[in-house]
Amino acid sequence: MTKAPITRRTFLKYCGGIAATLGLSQAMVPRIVEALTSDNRPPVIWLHFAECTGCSESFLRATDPHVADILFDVLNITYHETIQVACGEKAEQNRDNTVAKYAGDFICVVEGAIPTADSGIHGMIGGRTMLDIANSVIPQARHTICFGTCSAFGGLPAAAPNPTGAKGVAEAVGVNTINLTGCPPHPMNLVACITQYLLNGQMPPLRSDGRPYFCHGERLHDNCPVPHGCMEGYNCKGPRTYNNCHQQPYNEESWCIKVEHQCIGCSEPGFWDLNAPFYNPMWMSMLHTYRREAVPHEFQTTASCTPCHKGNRFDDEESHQNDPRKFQQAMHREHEINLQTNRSCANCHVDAPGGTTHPIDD
Ligand code: FSX
Ligand code: F3S
Repeated sequence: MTKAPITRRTFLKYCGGIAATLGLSQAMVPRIVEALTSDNRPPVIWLHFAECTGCSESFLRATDPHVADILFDVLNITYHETIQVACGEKAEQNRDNTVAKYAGDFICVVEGAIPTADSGIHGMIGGRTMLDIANSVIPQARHTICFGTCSAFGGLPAAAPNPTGAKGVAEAVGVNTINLTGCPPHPMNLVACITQYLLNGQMPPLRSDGRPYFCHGERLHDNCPVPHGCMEGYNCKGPRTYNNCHQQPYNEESWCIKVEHQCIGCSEPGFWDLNAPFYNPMWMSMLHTYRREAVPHEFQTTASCTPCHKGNRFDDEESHQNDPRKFQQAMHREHEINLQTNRSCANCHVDAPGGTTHPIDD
């Protein structure tokens, strides 16, 4: 892994970002610098179980500072199965030696869910089940941080019908975990969490589901900087999603809402089963038709309920009362089933562009 050395300026900026993530004053930056450069940083052992490795990928894309600086200089990561040089038996030995040497002191970071069905045989590493490895390593850690929705709540591997019996770490091993969720999670939240621990010897305050308040305390919907109007009526899960994606873009570049992609709620328990389908041609076409042309709500004034509600129970005047935008969102949500059948926007929006291609058929 080649890299330019981290500059003081970059490091200070990074520490400023950590302070902001934790909701601390910028006056704390010198203390954060001290904490992250002290010799007392606990070693971090990073385990992988059933997952796509997107959580590590999210980390490995960090460029400012470079990932190598975060891994080895800032976080003191001593064992990481994806990027370490050792492999095979040597790697297994390294892991066991590291655990023995730092028992009770190390922080264990876990990616991925743990298959538990049939004694765990659906997930094997080096001839051992992931369940066995987890049971031998995790209880020895001072703290265990689940990095990603899979290790926290089961995530994708635990989606129905879940033939491998995949579970989050807390449930599979029976320990308390600190859960940093997202699929993938944001690397800054991991660094911030460990920094908090270095600052005062305690992990940040947690919600009852093990997620720290500093990054999972507020709904995305309440802080959303969506550029062209809310996507709630287009299947955006922001109102049910507790995450801080808005604070810092992934890869220092972007994130879902910034590119006007609906939030799929990837940080929430059971998101795969509860929030799917994530993509629906009708939602996408509505989103692009109405929002890209920056006339997101123009057509609501021409929407009519009567084509479907033939008894004319809902007259149009009632439809557009008070807050037409809220009404539009509520209607789209309520009519989700219609949208899933790929009917046209023109069902209701009688003069929607290109809108008569799928006429009402009942
Ligand atoms: Fe899960 Fe992470 Fe999603 Fe993937 O390790 S949270 S599937 S981004 O990789 O575990
Ligand atoms: Fe943002 Fe609206 Fe979604 S506020 S998070 S676009 S529901």
